[in-house]
Amino acid sequence: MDPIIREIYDAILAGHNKVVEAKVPAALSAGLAPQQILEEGMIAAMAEVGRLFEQGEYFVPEMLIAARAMQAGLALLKPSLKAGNVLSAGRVAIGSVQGDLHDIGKNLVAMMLEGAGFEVLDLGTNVSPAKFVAAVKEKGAGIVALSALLTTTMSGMKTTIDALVQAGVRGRIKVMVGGAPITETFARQIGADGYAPDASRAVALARSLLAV
Ligand code: B1M
Repeated sequence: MDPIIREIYDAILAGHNKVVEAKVPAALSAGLAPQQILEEGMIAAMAEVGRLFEQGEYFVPEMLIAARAMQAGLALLKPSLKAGNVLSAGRVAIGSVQGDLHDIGKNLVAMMLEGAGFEVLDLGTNVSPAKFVAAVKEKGAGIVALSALLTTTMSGMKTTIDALVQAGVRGRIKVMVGGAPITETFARQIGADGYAPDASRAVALARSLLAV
């Protein structure tokens, strides 16, 4: 691993925001690709945080400070991840489903969609089905993008799709889903239009959903 990327990885694990804030610009100045910094330094660190949590070595506070350090790094990486498209490729309402407070992956997907020229309405975390419905009815979202990180909140995706059907708007929009516990099979079972395993494939999926 590149030494600066290693420092970013270690700083996220330790929750050292200031080090992350110093090292991300340093990595960019050294010519490292934003995607490499993101994947090898930042996403890999969060995966390790998850492993340590599972093993009982990290607890919620450690996860939280690591997440804050990751968010600090993402904010600095954001301009470099954006491709600078100016035309809107479509309007996407994105959120973490009801009961789910995880937002790092959702923010990353939102960032990449923005970078690809989509107009993104970020509804945040713990988003009720009614809020997604309102984003379609009142803000004209053409894609509803649902994120869930917990096996216990995955069902919120189906509840949201049901609410879109109930509201009579399901036929004119596309629904895409993603998040660590989500699979292609699950997406099909709940009647979503597509599933993406990561942020860059979420962009390709959003494009393909609007192309048909
Ligand atoms: Co939580 N947490 N957490 N957590 N947390 C997990 C998810 C867990 C797997 C950890 C573990 O046990 N190994 C576990 C879930 C187990 C399960 O459900 N089977 C877990 C748990 C149990 C919990 C709590 C219940 C802990 C507790 O309180 N006892 C609690 C629940 C809170 C709630 O939501 N109601 C909780 C809380 C938290 C924190 C608040 C402390 C913090 C979140 C902070 C934040 O997000 N602002 C946190 C964190 C940081 C994690 C881990 C360590 C990291 C998540 C992350 O940010 N990953 C996580 C372990 C892990 O994932 N290995 C864990 C990095 C991110 C870039 O990846 O979010 O997967 P990810 O996003 C990817 C893809 O999934 C995809 O693209 C992204 C980028 O490539 N993607 C999409 C995501 N959304 C998409 C949408 C799309 C398409 C692709 O289209 C719409």
